[in-house]
Amino acid sequence: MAKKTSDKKNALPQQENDKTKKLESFIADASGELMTTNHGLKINDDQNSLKAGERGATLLEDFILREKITHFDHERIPERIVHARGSAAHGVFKVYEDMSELTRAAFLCDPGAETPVFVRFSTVAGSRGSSDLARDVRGFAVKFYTQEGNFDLVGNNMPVFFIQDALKFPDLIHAVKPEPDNEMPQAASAHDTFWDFISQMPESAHMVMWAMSDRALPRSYRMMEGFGVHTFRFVNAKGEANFVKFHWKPLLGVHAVAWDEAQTISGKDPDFHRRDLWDAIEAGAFPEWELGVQVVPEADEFKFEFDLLDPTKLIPEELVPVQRIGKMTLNRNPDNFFAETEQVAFHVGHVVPGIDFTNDPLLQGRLFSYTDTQLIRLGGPNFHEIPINRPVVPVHNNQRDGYMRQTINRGKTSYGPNAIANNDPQQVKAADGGFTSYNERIDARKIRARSRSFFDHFSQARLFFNSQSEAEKNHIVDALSFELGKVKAVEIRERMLAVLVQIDKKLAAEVAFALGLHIPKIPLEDLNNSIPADGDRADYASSNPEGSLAKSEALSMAGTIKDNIKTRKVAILAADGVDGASLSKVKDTLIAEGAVVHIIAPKLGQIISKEDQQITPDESFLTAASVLYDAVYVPGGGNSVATLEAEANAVHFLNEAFKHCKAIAADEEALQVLESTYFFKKLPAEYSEETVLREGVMVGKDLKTLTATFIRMIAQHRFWDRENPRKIPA
Ligand code: HDE
Repeated sequence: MAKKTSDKKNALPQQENDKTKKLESFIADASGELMTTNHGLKINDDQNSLKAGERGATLLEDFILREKITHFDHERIPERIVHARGSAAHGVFKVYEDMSELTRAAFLCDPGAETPVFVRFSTVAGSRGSSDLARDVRGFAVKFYTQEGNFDLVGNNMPVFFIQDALKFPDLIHAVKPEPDNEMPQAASAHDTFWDFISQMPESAHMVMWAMSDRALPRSYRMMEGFGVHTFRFVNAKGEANFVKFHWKPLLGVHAVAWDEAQTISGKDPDFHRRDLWDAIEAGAFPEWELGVQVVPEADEFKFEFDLLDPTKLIPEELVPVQRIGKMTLNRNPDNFFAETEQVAFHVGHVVPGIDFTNDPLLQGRLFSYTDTQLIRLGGPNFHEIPINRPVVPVHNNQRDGYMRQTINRGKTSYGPNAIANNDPQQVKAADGGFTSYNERIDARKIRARSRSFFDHFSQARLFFNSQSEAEKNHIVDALSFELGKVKAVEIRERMLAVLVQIDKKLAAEVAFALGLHIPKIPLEDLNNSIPADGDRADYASSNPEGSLAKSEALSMAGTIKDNIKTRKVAILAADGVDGASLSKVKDTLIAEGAVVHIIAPKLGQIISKEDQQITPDESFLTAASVLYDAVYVPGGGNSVATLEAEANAVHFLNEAFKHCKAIAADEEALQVLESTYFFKKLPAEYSEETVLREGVMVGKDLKTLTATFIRMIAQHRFWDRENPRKIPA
């Protein structure tokens, strides 16, 4: 892969691919250039407007002022109605093996091909400027610039959705967005309208479990799974189809932060996820995901306890394993947020030959929505000409004109058939790569209805809950207690308890306890209020079968990858007099393992080590906070230790890191600092080189052994057992 040295300060060489090379021709770089108007006129004075005398009125004639202000006045476009807050990166995708038995999609058939991608991660409910750390679903939208045109896999970090029919999407979003009278709360589902809606739509029960779980609080975009959600189709060159579910599996594992931590991060660094993605790519720690597929032969369509067309259901990995078929690497940050991240237009209908849709009624509605939304958001029908949206292959058709047309179409004809221009552009035979829709047989009446096969609203919600670890279950209880606790209308809280009791009695009882309520007895058939005017309640009643699978390991984050500390952020607390050797030895070892290490001191500037060396801290206690790190180390050095022990911010840093169940290590000499914390447990009279004081908290005499244990602890990510017996909720 060709590399170019980026002009960005301190940046590593930025990776290039076919798409980024094509973007080059649109890039403007002002370094060393002269200032002009938009029409190329060189500007002599960009400081003063043209006036009638030094103290006189500004003249209408001042076209330079007018151009600049007018452009400024028009700088904003509507934000996305959903997924407004997002961050993106460029990268590449490579398939491992030829998948042509399953699909004719060329980019999945050639292991030698490197397909450029642009990926945008997002939250759903918040505005463009909202915090990254909202409890929310995350968008995971991937644009593959293939040699057969763009394929967009517009997914989420959860494998199911709240609703089964696109007609309910505007209702769902109106319910979750800030309430219309006072526009509160921002980027939060913890309010009456959301739960009012949800409590009457039992089909949302499964997704609600995911949204209330730690999946809604990712540690990083780089540590999230992605899912295409709907069942799609793979079609091979012979026209044979299989159902397929798409997955993204992050190679760093799936990790979360604690809810208390998320709320603090929202204040300390609302750009936490954006910064994390940007910094990792700038540092050359390129995030990677494997693309996985679950393939179901058409003959097995009705083999499952759920309907493959129902987007509130997943296919448990125990029933159909996820086959990992390729790898995506994000290796380049965008040059310009607006031009790329904001203007990128995804569409679930952007497919290539070999990938097709199913009749999932949510997917069908999405096929309409995405182009429609770009027309208003990007201002007209030519948004496909915006550089980031252009395919890497040529575009020719008879579509013309419209606002902001960039292409200069030569010739007399913009219609077909035409004899004047040889009937160009020519249609393409299927065998030569022309797209043909899958030839699905449909024999039906036109009817507004929902299939009874969609009415099991609870068994997979329960499967998800039962598959969680103890800590994860507790977090779901806490999340529901928090969210419903913010709901003012008691009837809504009660109705929601009646939904929860269908999922799990203990779960409902614990939430009811937190809310100080009894669980009302609402019969199962009365829970669903999403029924048409003439609908018979019985026809729309939820069902709640047991489900034959008790647990699915893949649904819990507990068993995720925990064998490395790559890109984990570790804070080293230090002050004047720090033991420089202790500090650098641990720091260097952590960095060698791929961690990011910051030295945090009482103030910025220099600290002087006990060996009289100057050390430059990265942050001070004012600018840093424990919630922005994964682990903490306190080196020795008498004066440093004395300063930190007396420094309330340092002790708070450790206390908070403990509360959020993070790994903490201290040099034996720094024991005093640990002793000032609330979590310190007395050292045994005889202690060894590396003594674990409590889960994930250690003190050590020998730096080598200490560091080795510390690294294993950081790799664990969190010590959720510290919450037991739920005295210190993280
Ligand atoms: Fe979207 N969704 N959506 N959605 N969606 C949009 O398109 C919509 C759904 C998803 O980073 C919008 O360009 C409808 C499921 C992502 O730019 C809009 C329905 C899933 C993104 C829209 C759904 C998604 C969007 C807003 C129900 C996961 C951000 C701006 C029928 C599989 C893409 C835009 C980006 C964005 C409509 C449901 C994922 C309005 C009508 C299910 C990741 O078109």
